[in-house]
Amino acid sequence: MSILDALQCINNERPPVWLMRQAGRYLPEYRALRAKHSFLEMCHCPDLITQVTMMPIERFGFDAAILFSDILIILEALGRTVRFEEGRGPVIDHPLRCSSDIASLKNSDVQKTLGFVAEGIVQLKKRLSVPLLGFCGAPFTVASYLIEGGSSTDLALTKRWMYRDPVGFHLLLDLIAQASIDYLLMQISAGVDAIQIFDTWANALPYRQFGEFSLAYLDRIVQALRPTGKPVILFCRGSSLFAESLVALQPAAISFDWNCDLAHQRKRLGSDIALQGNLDPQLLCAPLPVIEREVNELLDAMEGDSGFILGLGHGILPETPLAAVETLVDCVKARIRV
Ligand code: 1CP
Repeated sequence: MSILDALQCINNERPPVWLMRQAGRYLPEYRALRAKHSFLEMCHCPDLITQVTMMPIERFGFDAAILFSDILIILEALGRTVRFEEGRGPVIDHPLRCSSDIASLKNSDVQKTLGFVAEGIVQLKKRLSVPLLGFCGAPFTVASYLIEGGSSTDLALTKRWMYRDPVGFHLLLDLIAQASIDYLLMQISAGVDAIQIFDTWANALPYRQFGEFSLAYLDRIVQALRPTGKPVILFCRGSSLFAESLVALQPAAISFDWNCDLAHQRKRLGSDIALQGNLDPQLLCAPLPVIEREVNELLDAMEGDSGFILGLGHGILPETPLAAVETLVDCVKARIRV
C-alpha cells in the first residue's frame, strides 16, 4: 500500500493515513526542539527540517511525510520576511495595501532564496521510507497574509482591495502564482513525491470570486506541474462547496473539510480522482472509544475505495493527545484490505 497508489486510484489495500500539521506542536519532541530554536530558525535549517519531518513518521508510522516548513516561507522569495510571534501567529511587516505597494516586492530566484528547503528535501529522501509531500499556499491565501499583515478572521482588507481594484489584485496573485510554480518545481527537482496546495482562506470568498481570484491561479499551478507527472492534492477550506470546480482542474486528489459526506462526494465526483479527509480535528480531543467509532464509520463508508486517503478536514490541534493519534492510526492499520 502506498499513498502514491491511492493518488492514482489504484490502491487495493487499506487506505493510507497522514494528518495535516502532523509535524507540529502536539508532539512533545517538537516542543522540546522548539524550546531551543525559533520557528523560523527551524524552517531555515535543513537538519532541523529533516528532524521535524521525521518525528511523526517515527512515532506513529504515518504513510506519508509532509515537509516541515510553512506556506509563508515563500514570502522570502518576494523580499519579505515573516515573524512568528507567540500567541499572535505570523506577522508580516509593511503589509501591502494597494497596487502601488506591489512594486516593493522582489522577484528573486527561489533556488537562491529558498535553497535550504531543497537541501532539507534531499536529506529527507535519503532517510524516509514513505513518500514525501511538498507544498505551498494557494496564491489567494498567501496574498491575504501579505495584505492583512498576519492572521485575520474576516479578510476585510484583502476583500476590499479585491472589489475596489481587481486589476491590481490580479497582478499580486499573478506574482505569487509564478513564485509558487518556481518553488514547487524546485521542491520536485529536490525529490518530493507529491504536492499539496493549501487554500486555507478560500471559504472567505463568494462562489464567483472564488473562480476568478483563487481557482484560476490553482489552475495555473496545477497545469504548470502537469509535465512533471507528480500528483497534486488540492485542499481548500470549503472544498465541498467548490468541489466541482476543483475537479475540473484534474488534480490527483481533493482534500475535504468535515462538512461533507465523503462517500457522497465519491458518487458525485466519479471514480478517477482521489479523495482525502475528512475527520473533524476536534474528534481527536474526544474519548478514545468515540474516536474509534468515528474512524471506523468513515472506513466503512469508504470501504473498497481505491482512491481514498484518510486524514483530517484541517490541521491537527496543538492540544491533541498522542493516544488519540495512536488510536486513529491503529484503526486504519487494522484494516487489512479495503
Ligand atoms: O510556534 C510554532 O512552533 C509554529 C507553529 C507552526 C507550525 C508547526 C506554524 C505557524 N506553522 C507550522 C508548520 C506548518 N504550517 C506546516 C508543516 C507541515 C505539517 O506538519 O503539516 C504546514 C503544511 C503549514 C501550512 C500552513 N501555515 C497553513 C496552511 C494549512 C492550514 O493549517 O490551514 C497556514 C494557513 C499557515 C500559516 C500559519 N503558520 C503558523 C500558524 C500558527 C499559521 C496559521 C495562522 C492563522 O491561523 O492565520
